[in-house]
Amino acid sequence: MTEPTTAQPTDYETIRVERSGRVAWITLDRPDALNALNTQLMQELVAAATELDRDDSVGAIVVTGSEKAFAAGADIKEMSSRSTAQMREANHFGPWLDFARVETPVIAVVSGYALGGGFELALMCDVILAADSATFGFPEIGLGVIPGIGGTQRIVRAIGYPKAAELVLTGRRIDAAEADALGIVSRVVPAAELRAEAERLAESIATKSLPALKAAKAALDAALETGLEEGLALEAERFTALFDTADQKEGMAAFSEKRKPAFRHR
Ligand code: DAK
Repeated sequence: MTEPTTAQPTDYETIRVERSGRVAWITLDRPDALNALNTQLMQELVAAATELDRDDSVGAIVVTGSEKAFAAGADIKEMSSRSTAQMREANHFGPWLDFARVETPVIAVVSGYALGGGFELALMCDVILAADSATFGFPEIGLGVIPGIGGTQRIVRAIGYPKAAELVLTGRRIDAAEADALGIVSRVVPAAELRAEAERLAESIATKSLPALKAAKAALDAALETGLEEGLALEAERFTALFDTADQKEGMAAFSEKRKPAFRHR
């Protein structure tokens, strides 16, 4: 297992950002609150992800938590006494839209609790790698609220209405095996192997051509957000545009020459 090599110079207090080759790791770091997503953590996470997204030396961003918790939801203590007007004023939705707009592939590496906003954060990522210890759920209904950062929309798209409705309306927690069977996660691995498997997965994405990765992500996103014809048009345009990249020439030359491509990410 490779240890992260380069620490990012940042003032972050609720997350840690590290680099290992072309992979950037963002680790949620509020252990006393099981990584509950308070305003500061949300702002730091979104700032870090958008900054990494502008950096062409980053080919994949990993978001992870601790062994016990990916994130136990939005911070209940921070928002419990707020009024509707105060919640509107706080504008918790805008930054999460920015997170979802990140063009670089984002991988959620989930161990332990991914509840409420934590589950929603995982659903905003492109790939979810889960430990067999992971637990997912939307407890919001039991708190007198509903998921508020995309949970109802993304879970329906991920697993269909009936299964999604049961999870949202009951707040029932599910384990990693059920999340896998429902198609919520990309893959489940033994907890002891999570870090090594996450490194392998992130590396296998991050070393591909960055323009192609961003085009692939945009095309995948279009499948969720547009009709088929519009999605097909976007895919065709992004495919075609890649033929002016150095990496497309290199990738296809490498195939003909029976060698590995040396992508320059442009
Ligand atoms: N918020 C604040 N603190 C939390 C927390 C949370 N979500 N989850 C855990 N903690 C804190 C606990 O209060 C405790 O702190 P101390 O009492 O020690 O000071 C510490 O973390 C350890 O937690 P526990 O002692 O409870 O640990 P256990 O192992 O016994 O239980 C648990 C773990 C995950 C089952 C339990 O902590 C739990 O049920 N946590 C709450 C899970 C939950 O209901 N999550 C959903 C939150 S609602 C919005 C968008 C989205 C949302 C909101 C707004 N806008 C756009 C405005 C989303 C809403 C949610 O996510």
